[in-house]
Amino acid sequence: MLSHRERPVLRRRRHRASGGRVAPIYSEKRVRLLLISCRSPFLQDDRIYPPLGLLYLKSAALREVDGAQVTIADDYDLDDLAPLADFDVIGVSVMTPQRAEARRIVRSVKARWPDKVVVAGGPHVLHYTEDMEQDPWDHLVRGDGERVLPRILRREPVPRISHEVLPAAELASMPPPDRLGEREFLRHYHYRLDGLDATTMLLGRGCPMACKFCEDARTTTRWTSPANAERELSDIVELGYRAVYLFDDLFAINLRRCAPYLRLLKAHRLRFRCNVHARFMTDEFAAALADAGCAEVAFGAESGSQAMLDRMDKKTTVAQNYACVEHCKRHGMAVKAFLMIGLPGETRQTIAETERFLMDSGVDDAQIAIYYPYRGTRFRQEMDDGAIADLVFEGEGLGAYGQRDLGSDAAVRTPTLTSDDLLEIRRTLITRYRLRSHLGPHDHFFDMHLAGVQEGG
Ligand code: B12
Ligand code: SF4
Repeated sequence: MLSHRERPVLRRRRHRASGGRVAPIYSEKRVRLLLISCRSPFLQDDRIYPPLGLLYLKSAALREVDGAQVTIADDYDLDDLAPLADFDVIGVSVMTPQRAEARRIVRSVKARWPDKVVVAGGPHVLHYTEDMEQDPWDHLVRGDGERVLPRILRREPVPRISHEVLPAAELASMPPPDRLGEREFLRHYHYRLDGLDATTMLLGRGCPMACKFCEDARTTTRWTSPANAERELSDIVELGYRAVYLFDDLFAINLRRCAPYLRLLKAHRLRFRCNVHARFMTDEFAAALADAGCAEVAFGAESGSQAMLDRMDKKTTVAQNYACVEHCKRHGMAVKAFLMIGLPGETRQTIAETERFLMDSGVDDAQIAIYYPYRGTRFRQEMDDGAIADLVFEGEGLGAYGQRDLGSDAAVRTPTLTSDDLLEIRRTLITRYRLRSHLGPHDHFFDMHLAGVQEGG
């Protein structure tokens, strides 16, 4: 919870226009913003990777709004709202499995302070806007929030629902996340990579690929500037981290584009991990990553079945997936594969092919998820249009497709595989191949775990 020391003093006055109701006043000079990273009570540990989006928003607010005071919180108690009293604007970042928690926050805050400005943003807002509209949010910010949030803080007219995708040039010059100003906050997060204290960063946003299950498909890559990357890396080193996970959807897409960033990573002597793509991986690319300090790569192999890869429009071949592992391992990097089961077209035969990939490819680890049809993806659109006959979506549920260890949630079934079959197959693969992502200690990968709860409230 926010400590009382952190609570700024809220100034209030009688607001004539509101008929004498008590309304918060804030001006550009003293707006107080609280940015909340929703807790995810169903995860075993939601304090591995810091909420980068909120760190970016804080920097943008500080740069764009004179006198703004910004606090980021990842802990709060809805039974004791007193620490929230002093903020003029409350911003909440929401992923789909956090939607019930976000609803609890906005309803609690609005019930107590109807005039407080409460704003939601994040991937859930982008793709589930109609659902979010039902709750008393003052603003639903879809897409990048760096420009809209300062406008809200300055009390400029902003529609209830906004949508912005910052042009690449503008994004490149946005201030980097305020890590140095959030030293204490960052200490809550305990990601380790290659045995070293690590944190996360982004060198770009978006992905030009077209995978039918992915929300970020066809968004083109917008890179940060090398100058910003240099500043971020210096901050990261100054904070004592010795490794970094590049969270870009797809960093290793083009060696020429990556080269300046690889030079910076090497100069800062940081070990790193990044996401790669089998279609673009070559021996030369793998050598360049390893030379720059890459300890580990992850890639969406997705399936061992060519028919499945084609169906999801992955634009890779099974042979490329095997070659990707080979290139990266030849240069000494550990390789982790993201695999999914339960997509349209899945059968026991296609899963057997995925198991063969696990057995034969030489991957060091894999994360196995059960497919979840998120809105904003082409598969989900086809499902909603009734164009997919071989997959049944059982309902929104928690909104997660599979987690770190044996716990999971299956929201789909195929004509030949029930949800329980998919859960059982996943469990079997994890235990048979002793997949560290799911069974290992917490310094590995997507360290999170679904305790088996369904959406509440
Ligand atoms: C890091 C990450 C995680 C981390 C989260 C760590 C953290 N604290 O941030 C972990 C590993 C825990 C995680 C888990 C999951 N993730 Co994830 N994750 C990502 C990833 C790779 C990067 C997120 C990020 O930092 N983005 C960069 C920042 C700058 O963008 P941003 O956070 O969206 O913030 C910007 C805007 O959205 C907006 N904004 C955000 N919040 C707010 C708030 C306000 C007030 C305003 C005004 C604006 C605003 O402004 C920000 C700056 O422009 C994204 C993919 C991606 N490239 O975004 C997937 C992604 C967000 N995850 C996704 C999914 C599916 C999941 C899981 C559900 C997977 C699962 N296993 O079930 C879980 C859910 C966990 C949960 N808590 O509920 C989906 C989103 C699905 C959805 N509809 O919510 C994404 C988009 C991946 C994808 N392509 O499908 N994830
Ligand atoms: S799954 Fe990966 S490669 Fe495919 S569109 Fe999404 S981010 Fe890009």
